[in-house]
Amino acid sequence: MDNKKIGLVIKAAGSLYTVRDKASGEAYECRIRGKLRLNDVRTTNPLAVGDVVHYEAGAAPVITELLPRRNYIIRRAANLSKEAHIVAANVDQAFLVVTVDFPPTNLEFIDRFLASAEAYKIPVSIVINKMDLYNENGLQEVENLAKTYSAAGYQTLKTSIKVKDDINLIKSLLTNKITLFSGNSGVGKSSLINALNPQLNLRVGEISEYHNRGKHTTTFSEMLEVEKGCYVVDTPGIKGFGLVDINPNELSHYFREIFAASQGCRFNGCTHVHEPECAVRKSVKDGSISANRYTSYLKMLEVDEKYRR
Ligand SMILES: Nc1nc2c(ncn2[C@@H]2O[C@H](COP(=O)(O)OP(=O)(O)OP(=O)(O)O)[C@@H](O)[C@H]2O)c(=O)[nH]1
Ligand SMILES: [Mg+2]
Ligand SMILES: [Zn+2]
Repeated sequence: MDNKKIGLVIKAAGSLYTVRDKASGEAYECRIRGKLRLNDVRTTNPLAVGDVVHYEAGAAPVITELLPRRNYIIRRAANLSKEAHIVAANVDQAFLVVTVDFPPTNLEFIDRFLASAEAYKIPVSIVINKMDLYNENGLQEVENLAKTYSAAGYQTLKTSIKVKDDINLIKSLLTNKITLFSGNSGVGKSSLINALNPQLNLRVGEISEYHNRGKHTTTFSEMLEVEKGCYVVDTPGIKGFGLVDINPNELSHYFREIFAASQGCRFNGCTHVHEPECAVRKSVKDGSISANRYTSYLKMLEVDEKYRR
Protein backbone atom coordinates (compact mmCIF):
# COMPACT_ATOMS: atom_id res chain seq x y z
CA MET A 1 0.00 0.00 0.00
CA ASP A 2 1.52 3.27 -1.03
CA ASN A 3 -0.32 6.21 0.39
CA LYS A 4 2.82 8.26 0.91
CA LYS A 5 2.00 11.88 0.24
CA ILE A 6 3.93 15.11 0.24
CA GLY A 7 2.81 18.02 2.37
CA LEU A 8 3.90 21.33 3.85
CA VAL A 9 3.89 21.94 7.60
CA ILE A 10 1.75 25.07 8.03
CA LYS A 11 1.24 24.97 11.77
CA ALA A 12 3.31 23.61 14.61
CA ALA A 13 1.72 23.46 18.05
CA GLY A 14 3.57 21.17 20.42
CA SER A 15 3.66 17.66 18.99
CA LEU A 16 0.76 18.34 16.62
CA TYR A 17 1.55 19.51 13.12
CA THR A 18 -0.88 20.72 10.51
CA VAL A 19 0.23 19.49 7.11
CA ARG A 20 -1.18 20.87 3.88
CA ASP A 21 -1.22 18.33 1.09
CA LYS A 22 0.85 19.44 -1.86
CA ALA A 23 -1.57 18.10 -4.44
CA SER A 24 -5.02 18.64 -2.95
CA GLY A 25 -4.35 21.60 -0.66
CA GLU A 26 -6.25 19.84 2.10
CA ALA A 27 -4.97 20.13 5.66
CA TYR A 28 -4.35 17.25 8.06
CA GLU A 29 -3.45 17.25 11.72
CA CYS A 30 -0.52 14.91 12.02
CA ARG A 31 1.73 13.49 14.65
CA ILE A 32 5.22 12.21 14.06
CA ARG A 33 5.75 8.51 13.74
CA GLY A 34 8.77 6.98 15.37
CA LYS A 35 12.07 8.58 14.73
CA LEU A 36 12.34 10.92 11.81
CA ARG A 37 15.67 10.94 10.13
CA LEU A 38 16.94 14.41 10.98
CA ASN A 39 20.18 16.23 10.61
CA ASP A 40 22.36 15.76 13.66
CA VAL A 41 21.38 18.96 15.45
CA ARG A 42 19.65 18.30 18.74
CA THR A 43 16.45 20.29 18.65
CA THR A 44 13.46 20.75 20.91
CA ASN A 45 11.23 20.62 17.86
CA PRO A 46 11.99 18.05 15.18
CA LEU A 47 9.85 19.88 12.63
CA ALA A 48 8.96 23.48 12.02
CA VAL A 49 6.57 25.47 9.91
CA GLY A 50 7.84 25.48 6.34
CA ASP A 51 9.08 21.92 6.44
CA VAL A 52 8.17 19.65 3.57
CA VAL A 53 7.35 16.13 4.70
CA HIS A 54 6.13 12.74 3.66
CA TYR A 55 3.00 11.82 5.53
CA GLU A 56 0.34 9.17 5.55
CA ALA A 57 -3.26 10.25 5.67
CA GLY A 58 -5.84 8.04 7.35
CA ALA A 59 -7.66 7.86 10.64
CA ALA A 60 -4.58 9.05 12.51
CA PRO A 61 -2.35 10.88 10.01
CA VAL A 62 1.37 10.59 10.64
CA ILE A 63 4.48 12.31 9.34
CA THR A 64 7.01 9.72 8.29
CA GLU A 65 9.84 11.68 6.78
CA LEU A 66 11.33 15.14 6.65
CA LEU A 67 12.51 16.18 3.20
CA PRO A 68 15.74 18.16 2.89
CA ARG A 69 15.56 21.77 4.02
CA ARG A 70 16.64 24.58 1.74
CA ASN A 71 17.34 26.72 4.80
CA TYR A 72 16.18 27.31 8.34
CA ILE A 73 16.49 29.72 11.21
CA ILE A 74 17.76 28.01 14.32
CA ARG A 75 18.55 29.34 17.76
CA ARG A 76 19.42 28.23 21.22
CA ALA A 77 16.82 29.19 23.79
CA ALA A 78 19.58 30.51 26.02
CA ASN A 79 23.30 30.55 25.60
CA LEU A 80 23.77 27.79 28.12
CA SER A 81 21.11 25.58 26.65
CA LYS A 82 22.29 22.56 24.72
CA GLU A 83 19.09 22.22 22.81
CA ALA A 84 18.24 24.24 19.78
CA HIS A 85 14.93 25.36 18.39
CA ILE A 86 14.06 25.70 14.72
CA VAL A 87 12.06 28.86 14.22
CA ALA A 88 11.01 28.10 10.63
CA ALA A 89 12.30 26.31 7.56
CA ASN A 90 12.39 26.95 3.81
CA VAL A 91 11.60 30.65 3.94
CA ASP A 92 12.37 33.17 1.22
CA GLN A 93 12.99 36.05 3.57
CA ALA A 94 12.63 37.13 7.17
CA PHE A 95 11.21 40.31 8.66
CA LEU A 96 12.78 40.95 12.01
CA VAL A 97 10.27 43.15 13.80
CA VAL A 98 11.90 45.40 16.39
CA THR A 99 10.86 48.32 18.57
CA VAL A 100 13.01 50.89 20.35
CA ASP A 101 10.43 50.97 23.15
CA PHE A 102 7.18 49.22 24.20
CA PRO A 103 9.25 46.96 24.49
CA PRO A 104 12.87 47.91 23.67
CA THR A 105 14.70 45.40 21.47
CA ASN A 106 18.24 44.58 22.47
CA LEU A 107 20.86 45.28 19.78
CA GLU A 108 22.82 42.10 20.36
CA PHE A 109 19.61 40.14 19.86
CA ILE A 110 19.23 41.76 16.44
CA ASP A 111 22.82 40.95 15.50
CA ARG A 112 22.48 37.34 16.59
CA PHE A 113 19.37 36.91 14.51
CA LEU A 114 21.06 38.50 11.50
CA ALA A 115 24.16 36.33 11.80
CA SER A 116 22.07 33.19 12.00
CA ALA A 117 20.04 34.18 8.92
CA GLU A 118 23.22 35.14 7.09
CA ALA A 119 24.59 31.64 7.57
CA TYR A 120 21.81 30.38 5.27
CA LYS A 121 21.75 33.52 3.14
CA ILE A 122 18.19 34.28 4.18
CA PRO A 123 17.55 37.93 3.36
CA VAL A 124 16.39 39.87 6.42
CA SER A 125 14.57 43.19 6.51
CA ILE A 126 14.49 45.06 9.77
CA VAL A 127 11.03 46.38 10.51
CA ILE A 128 11.10 49.09 13.13
CA ASN A 129 7.51 49.10 14.31
CA LYS A 130 5.32 51.30 16.53
CA MET A 131 6.61 54.50 14.92
CA ASP A 132 3.45 56.28 16.13
CA LEU A 133 4.48 55.82 19.78
CA TYR A 134 7.96 57.32 20.00
CA ASN A 135 8.97 60.62 21.54
CA GLU A 136 12.00 62.62 20.43
CA ASN A 137 14.50 60.29 22.11
CA GLY A 138 12.81 57.27 20.64
CA LEU A 139 12.88 58.75 17.16
CA GLN A 140 16.57 59.52 17.54
CA GLU A 141 17.14 55.88 18.47
CA VAL A 142 15.18 54.80 15.44
CA GLU A 143 17.41 56.95 13.23
CA ASN A 144 20.55 55.45 14.73
CA LEU A 145 19.20 51.96 14.30
CA ALA A 146 18.16 52.56 10.70
CA LYS A 147 21.55 54.07 9.91
CA THR A 148 23.47 51.20 11.48
CA TYR A 149 21.60 48.48 9.64
CA SER A 150 21.35 50.27 6.31
CA ALA A 151 25.11 50.76 6.47
CA ALA A 152 25.49 47.05 7.21
CA GLY A 153 23.54 46.28 4.05
CA TYR A 154 20.04 45.52 5.35
CA GLN A 155 16.74 46.87 4.16
CA THR A 156 15.27 48.82 7.05
CA LEU A 157 11.61 49.83 7.24
CA LYS A 158 9.84 52.09 9.71
CA THR A 159 6.24 51.13 10.31
CA SER A 160 3.13 51.67 12.33
CA ILE A 161 0.08 49.42 12.14
CA LYS A 162 -1.93 52.64 12.05
CA VAL A 163 -0.41 53.90 8.81
CA LYS A 164 -1.93 52.46 5.66
CA ASP A 165 1.07 53.34 3.48
CA ASP A 166 3.38 51.38 5.77
CA ILE A 167 1.18 48.32 5.54
CA ASN A 168 0.97 48.63 1.76
CA LEU A 169 4.74 48.90 1.55
CA ILE A 170 5.14 45.70 3.57
CA LYS A 171 2.54 43.98 1.41
CA SER A 172 4.43 44.93 -1.73
CA LEU A 173 7.50 43.16 -0.38
CA LEU A 174 5.70 39.87 0.23
CA THR A 175 4.66 39.03 -3.33
CA ASN A 176 5.19 35.37 -4.23
CA LYS A 177 7.28 34.74 -1.14
CA ILE A 178 7.20 32.96 2.19
CA THR A 179 8.16 35.56 4.76
CA LEU A 180 9.01 34.76 8.36
CA PHE A 181 7.98 37.33 10.98
CA SER A 182 10.17 37.07 14.04
CA GLY A 183 11.17 39.22 17.00
CA ASN A 184 10.60 39.72 20.72
CA SER A 185 7.19 39.29 22.25
CA GLY A 186 5.02 42.40 21.94
CA VAL A 187 6.77 44.12 19.04
CA GLY A 188 3.67 43.70 16.86
CA LYS A 189 4.27 40.69 14.61
CA SER A 190 0.68 39.44 14.77
CA SER A 191 -0.67 43.00 14.63
CA LEU A 192 1.24 43.70 11.42
CA ILE A 193 -0.03 40.48 9.86
CA ASN A 194 -3.60 41.37 10.89
CA ALA A 195 -3.14 44.78 9.29
CA LEU A 196 -2.02 43.06 6.08
CA ASN A 197 -5.19 40.99 6.08
CA PRO A 198 -7.75 41.75 8.83
CA GLN A 199 -9.64 38.54 8.06
CA LEU A 200 -6.80 36.57 9.63
CA ASN A 201 -7.87 37.93 12.99
CA LEU A 202 -4.81 36.73 14.91
CA ARG A 203 -4.68 37.14 18.65
CA VAL A 204 -2.69 40.15 19.84
CA GLY A 205 -1.72 41.01 23.39
CA GLU A 206 -1.10 44.05 25.53
CA ILE A 207 2.31 45.19 26.67
CA SER A 208 2.74 44.72 30.40
CA GLU A 209 2.87 48.21 31.87
CA TYR A 210 4.94 47.04 34.76
CA HIS A 211 7.63 45.15 32.79
CA ASN A 212 7.34 47.00 29.44
CA ARG A 213 7.34 43.62 27.73
CA GLY A 214 5.01 41.51 25.62
CA LYS A 215 3.01 38.71 27.18
CA HIS A 216 3.82 35.90 24.74
CA THR A 217 0.42 36.02 23.15
CA THR A 218 1.21 33.90 20.11
CA THR A 219 1.98 30.40 21.33
CA PHE A 220 2.44 28.44 18.12
CA SER A 221 3.91 29.07 14.67
CA GLU A 222 1.62 29.26 11.71
CA MET A 223 1.84 29.96 8.01
CA LEU A 224 -0.89 32.26 6.75
CA GLU A 225 -1.91 33.38 3.31
CA VAL A 226 -2.09 37.16 3.26
CA GLU A 227 -3.03 37.29 -0.41
CA LYS A 228 -2.78 34.80 -3.20
CA GLY A 229 0.85 33.71 -3.37
CA CYS A 230 1.89 35.79 -0.31
CA TYR A 231 2.60 33.66 2.71
CA VAL A 232 3.78 34.80 6.09
CA VAL A 233 4.81 32.79 9.13
CA ASP A 234 3.71 34.24 12.45
CA THR A 235 5.80 32.95 15.33
CA PRO A 236 5.83 33.25 19.12
CA GLY A 237 8.01 36.04 20.44
CA ILE A 238 11.53 35.02 21.35
CA LYS A 239 13.67 36.43 24.11
CA GLY A 240 17.18 35.17 23.50
CA PHE A 241 18.94 34.13 20.38
CA GLY A 242 21.90 31.85 20.99
CA LEU A 243 23.86 30.81 17.92
CA VAL A 244 24.00 27.23 16.78
CA ASP A 245 26.65 25.68 14.57
CA ILE A 246 28.56 28.81 13.78
CA ASN A 247 32.28 28.30 13.94
CA PRO A 248 34.05 31.24 15.65
CA ASN A 249 36.49 31.41 12.73
CA GLU A 250 33.55 32.01 10.46
CA LEU A 251 31.52 34.35 12.62
CA SER A 252 32.84 37.43 10.85
CA HIS A 253 31.49 36.07 7.56
CA TYR A 254 28.01 36.53 8.96
CA PHE A 255 28.43 40.21 9.69
CA ARG A 256 28.10 41.60 6.19
CA GLU A 257 30.02 44.81 6.66
CA ILE A 258 32.72 43.22 8.82
CA PHE A 259 33.23 40.55 6.19
CA ALA A 260 33.48 43.16 3.43
CA ALA A 261 36.02 45.21 5.39
CA SER A 262 38.04 42.12 6.34
CA GLN A 263 39.27 41.83 2.77
CA GLY A 264 41.66 44.65 3.71
CA CYS A 265 43.12 42.97 6.81
CA ARG A 266 46.83 42.25 6.78
CA PHE A 267 46.49 38.63 7.95
CA ASN A 268 44.47 35.84 6.49
CA GLY A 269 42.28 34.49 9.27
CA CYS A 270 42.39 37.79 11.13
CA THR A 271 39.87 37.59 14.01
CA HIS A 272 39.61 41.41 14.15
CA VAL A 273 40.21 41.26 17.88
CA HIS A 274 43.90 41.99 18.40
CA GLU A 275 45.83 41.61 15.12
CA PRO A 276 47.86 44.52 13.74
CA GLU A 277 46.78 46.22 10.54
CA CYS A 278 43.20 45.04 10.92
CA ALA A 279 40.96 46.80 8.44
CA VAL A 280 37.86 46.00 10.49
CA ARG A 281 39.12 47.71 13.62
CA LYS A 282 40.22 50.63 11.50
CA SER A 283 36.68 50.94 10.10
CA VAL A 284 35.20 50.80 13.60
CA LYS A 285 37.57 53.56 14.65
CA ASP A 286 36.68 55.83 11.75
CA GLY A 287 32.97 55.12 12.23
CA SER A 288 32.27 53.36 8.94
CA ILE A 289 31.45 50.20 10.91
CA SER A 290 29.05 50.67 13.82
CA ALA A 291 30.71 50.27 17.22
CA ASN A 292 27.57 48.49 18.43
CA ARG A 293 27.80 45.90 15.69
CA TYR A 294 31.45 45.33 16.44
CA THR A 295 30.66 44.96 20.15
CA SER A 296 28.04 42.33 19.32
CA TYR A 297 30.61 40.52 17.23
CA LEU A 298 33.06 40.44 20.14
CA LYS A 299 30.42 39.30 22.60
CA MET A 300 29.30 36.52 20.30
CA LEU A 301 32.86 35.34 19.87
CA GLU A 302 33.43 35.11 23.61
CA VAL A 303 30.13 33.68 24.67
CA ASP A 304 29.27 31.29 21.94
CA GLU A 305 32.72 29.84 21.61
CA LYS A 306 32.38 28.17 25.00
CA TYR A 307 29.10 26.54 24.25
CA ARG A 308 29.48 25.52 20.68
CA ARG A 309 29.06 21.86 19.99
N1 LIG B 1 0.64 52.06 18.86
C1 LIG B 1 0.97 50.93 18.25
N2 LIG B 1 0.74 49.75 18.86
C2 LIG B 1 1.09 48.62 18.20
C3 LIG B 1 1.71 48.63 16.93
N3 LIG B 1 1.94 47.34 16.56
C4 LIG B 1 1.48 46.57 17.57
N4 LIG B 1 0.98 47.33 18.57
C5 LIG B 1 0.41 46.85 19.85
O1 LIG B 1 1.39 46.08 20.52
C6 LIG B 1 0.79 45.05 21.30
C7 LIG B 1 1.44 43.71 20.99
O2 LIG B 1 1.14 43.33 19.66
P1 LIG B 1 1.20 41.83 19.13
O3 LIG B 1 0.86 41.89 17.70
O4 LIG B 1 0.43 40.93 20.01
O5 LIG B 1 2.76 41.51 19.29
P2 LIG B 1 3.53 40.15 18.88
O6 LIG B 1 4.85 40.58 18.37
O7 LIG B 1 2.69 39.33 18.00
O8 LIG B 1 3.72 39.47 20.31
P3 LIG B 1 3.84 37.87 20.70
O9 LIG B 1 2.75 37.14 20.00
O10 LIG B 1 3.69 37.87 22.18
O11 LIG B 1 5.20 37.46 20.27
C8 LIG B 1 -0.71 45.10 20.98
O12 LIG B 1 -1.34 45.80 22.03
C9 LIG B 1 -0.76 45.90 19.69
O13 LIG B 1 -1.96 46.61 19.53
C10 LIG B 1 1.95 49.91 16.30
O14 LIG B 1 2.47 50.05 15.20
N5 LIG B 1 1.57 51.00 17.01
MG1 LIG C 1 1.94 37.42 18.16
ZN1 LIG D 1 40.93 42.10 10.87
